Amino acid sequence: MKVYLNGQLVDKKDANISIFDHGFLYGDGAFEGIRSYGSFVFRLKEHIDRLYETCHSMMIDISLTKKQMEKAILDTLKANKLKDAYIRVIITRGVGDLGLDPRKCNGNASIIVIADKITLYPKELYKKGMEIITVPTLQNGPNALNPQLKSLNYLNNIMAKVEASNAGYNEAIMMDDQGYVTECTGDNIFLIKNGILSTPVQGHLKGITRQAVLDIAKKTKVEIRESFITRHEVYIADECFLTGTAAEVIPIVKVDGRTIGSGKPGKLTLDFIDKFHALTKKDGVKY
Ligand code: PXG
Repeated sequence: MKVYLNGQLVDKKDANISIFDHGFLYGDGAFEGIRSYGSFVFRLKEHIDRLYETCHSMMIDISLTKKQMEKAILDTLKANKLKDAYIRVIITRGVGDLGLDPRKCNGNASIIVIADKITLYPKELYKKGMEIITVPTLQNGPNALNPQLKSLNYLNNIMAKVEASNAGYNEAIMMDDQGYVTECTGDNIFLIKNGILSTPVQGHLKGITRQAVLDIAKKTKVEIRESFITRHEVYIADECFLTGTAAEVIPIVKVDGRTIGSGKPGKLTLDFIDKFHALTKKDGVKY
């Protein structure tokens, strides 16, 4: 496997980062998870834009232009001869000392691109649907670590994931301090009730797969409501599904022991899954 590291494609075994890199010491950095399908990188521009926005907000300078970043990603895919891949782009603050102070870092943000495969949930769950739970760990509010930043600091989500897996589940729904559903640990959440598609209006990462589903809904004239969603509304939904680059679109059939709709993946959900897969075949950058 070849990995892009600071301007060079190197062997995986030589892709080493300093233990003084603040990405390692403090989770001080940003990342993107991107997928390619049949040599098309899905919504690459949107991923690169989000990465640069996160870094802008965190005051990390990326030494590459967006065009050069695109080339680094495509070169990594080509070097690994991968047609269907999961791409991880990582930017860290760079090497500093043992203190938090970002000013002590050398100003050279580390840039890493890894192209590999990923399977988030067992394959059969995409057909029969997944059971998930809500967990006590709250989503960070926008006045703490804003969930819109795709930073390397995922401990909040990992704590929620630990709670889910301790209870025997693959995924957790997180809520804000008011009790409104925000998202899952690595996915956005959607409900369908009486033919209307709803999804949390705030407190979540603005997922690129979430936007793709909203685009499909708009095109197919499914009514959309971005709103405040409580647990009760999740329990009484006709259908529920999660979206994410790694997860793609996965049906949810039970939440906190409550059966959602018929207990089987819903008709509209299955339709969104089909249309999402159709979109991935044409909505991307070719390499
Ligand atoms: N919310 C959160 C908190 C995420 O981390 C999404 C939503 C979906 O966004 P996109 O743009 O991908 O549709 C994500 C992204 C994992 C894993 O191993 C998950 C993500 C990223 C990296 C790893 O579960 N999800």
